[in-house]
Amino acid sequence: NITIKINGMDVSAPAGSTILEAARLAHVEIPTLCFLKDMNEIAACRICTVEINGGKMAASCVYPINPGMEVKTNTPKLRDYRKKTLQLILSNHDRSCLSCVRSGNCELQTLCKELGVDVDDYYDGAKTPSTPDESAAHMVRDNSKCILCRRCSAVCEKVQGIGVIGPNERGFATVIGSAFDKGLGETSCVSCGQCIAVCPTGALYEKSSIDEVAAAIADPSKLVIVQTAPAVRAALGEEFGYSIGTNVEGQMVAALRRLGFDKVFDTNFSADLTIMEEAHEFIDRVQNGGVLPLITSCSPGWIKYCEHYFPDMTENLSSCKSPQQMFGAIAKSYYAEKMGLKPEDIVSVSVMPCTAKKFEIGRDDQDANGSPDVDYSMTTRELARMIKQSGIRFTELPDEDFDTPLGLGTGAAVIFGATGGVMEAALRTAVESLTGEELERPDFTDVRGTEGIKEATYRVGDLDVNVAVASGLGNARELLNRVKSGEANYHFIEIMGCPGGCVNGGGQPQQPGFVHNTTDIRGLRAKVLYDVDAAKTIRKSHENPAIKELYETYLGEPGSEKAHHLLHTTYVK
Ligand code: HC1
Repeated sequence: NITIKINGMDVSAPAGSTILEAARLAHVEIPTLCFLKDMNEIAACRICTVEINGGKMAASCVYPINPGMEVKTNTPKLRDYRKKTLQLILSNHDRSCLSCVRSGNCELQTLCKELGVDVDDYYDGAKTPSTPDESAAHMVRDNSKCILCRRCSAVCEKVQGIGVIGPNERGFATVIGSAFDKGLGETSCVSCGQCIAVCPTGALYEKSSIDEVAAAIADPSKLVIVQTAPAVRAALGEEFGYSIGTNVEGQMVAALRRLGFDKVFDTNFSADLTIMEEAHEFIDRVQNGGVLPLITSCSPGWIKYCEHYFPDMTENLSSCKSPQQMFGAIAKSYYAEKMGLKPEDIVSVSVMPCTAKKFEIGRDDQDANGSPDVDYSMTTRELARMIKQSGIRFTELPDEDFDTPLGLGTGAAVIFGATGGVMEAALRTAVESLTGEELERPDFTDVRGTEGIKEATYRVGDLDVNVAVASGLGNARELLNRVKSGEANYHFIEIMGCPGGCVNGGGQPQQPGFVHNTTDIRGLRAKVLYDVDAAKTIRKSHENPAIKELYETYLGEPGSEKAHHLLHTTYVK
């Protein structure tokens, strides 16, 4: 360890630490804006500047500590410097904060308030010209709100391995954009929304479906049903002041009912259905010499990535639609028939932790009943906004239960929202189906946890089944390259587009950089789902009574012609 002085106090920190890290050990918070640990350590914004050894200015996020160093983090000179830095950022910023989607949750706004920026047009002058880019299906990029922190391009390139956005031009003309300034919709962006999740301001945001959904709810001729993804219940509470890792399933259901949805259902139901179809497909491929490894297909960002970047592996993809889409297809067929309705009488809404789901609903072959399986896909954030707009006092709501039968899900389904969960759920069903024996314990803990790549081998009957799990597209690329080179040999792979899986999806509540840098956000949210699973009496998809009834009365067997028509899809190269 090295001992330094921070604000006159002795602080001991491991050699190699930055001043920012050492200060945190001493419970001193230095403000940051562009800094994201392990992802964006570029000292671009200079907000974290400190004084060292009696006056030299240094960016604490990258400056390493040295023995005997004396650091000051909060002098009048620094406060003035930081204030001026913020005023310079504001001079080239669209300050229409009242109408901004991030108002109240903007890191620039918060810093200006905390650091006492009282004159926001001090350096006003020319602004870098920009026009919002609305070309993508899922999001808008508005460079007039961009502060060039480069968090978005860092996550896109370094974590997702895609790099479709980055700085163009130089100096005052610098803008974040795509190659040749193409619209995002014309690039190989996969719609994962990780850039939105880390944006500190209102420069990046999802395209909203709130008005369309509200209009459908107000239309008495429509039955408006909603499904909520597994991971939404693990994060929605953060928008209402609950700590990260709080399960708000019951209050979420109550809020959706009060918003006026006619039926409140659960994507967990169709996650169980996905397992029935996918486990059947896996067993069929293993027994009949089909293409292996089988790779899961629920994450639309991953699917688009595979089509763009690994087109020679699309035959490895499961033909199963995602649970979101399976839900919609069943709602507009089986459920519509039960209710005596036509598919077009139903408006099918989903709430997802994901922005790529907005793209998925418009893909080809996602309209099994001649009408879109899902009409509108909203993010967790949009749901929170809708609840706030409607005057519902979320924290005071009682817990309520989902409607039946499409609201029934098992423990296997709820863990879909965490990396490794789909694999574990599939194994619970595939192993019992292959061996004909009941599992003593349905836990496959080797595939749990937030590491980017996980591997395990399970003895199933007389077969050693090699499985792998990857989350985040940079990790997916690494894993697939191992498969292609012959270095690894798997039977079954789960891939989720977002690091940590859907709990960390691009549509989840945004947490400030400080929280990203100091908290295991995805781990805390995943724990919610594993706790729900552990507390359930039914923890295997094939034991879901609503799913059994669906097969007995409507679909026949997994993989049946009807199941294929409604629940499976194809891919493009
Ligand atoms: Fe997901 Fe899925 S787990 S993809 O992350 O397979 O979005 O939560 O709904 O469809 O079930 C997302 C989550 C979600 C689907 C399921």
